[in-house]
Amino acid sequence: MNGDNTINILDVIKTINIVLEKIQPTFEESYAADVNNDGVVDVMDVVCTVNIILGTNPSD
Ligand SMILES: [Ca+2]
Repeated sequence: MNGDNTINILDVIKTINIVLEKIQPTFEESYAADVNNDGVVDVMDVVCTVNIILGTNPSD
């Protein structure tokens, strides 16, 4: 998400900053941050990113 092709805590922080409008994401960043592909970057994307890092599949 942050360009290093891995998802880690930095991506969580970046997504939170986008959600809180602390940073203005580029098109690529907002696309990458929309982890659940519902068209908006919100807290659910933060949750999804954390789940990916933890290896948790919410549908299990
Ligand atoms: Ca989303």
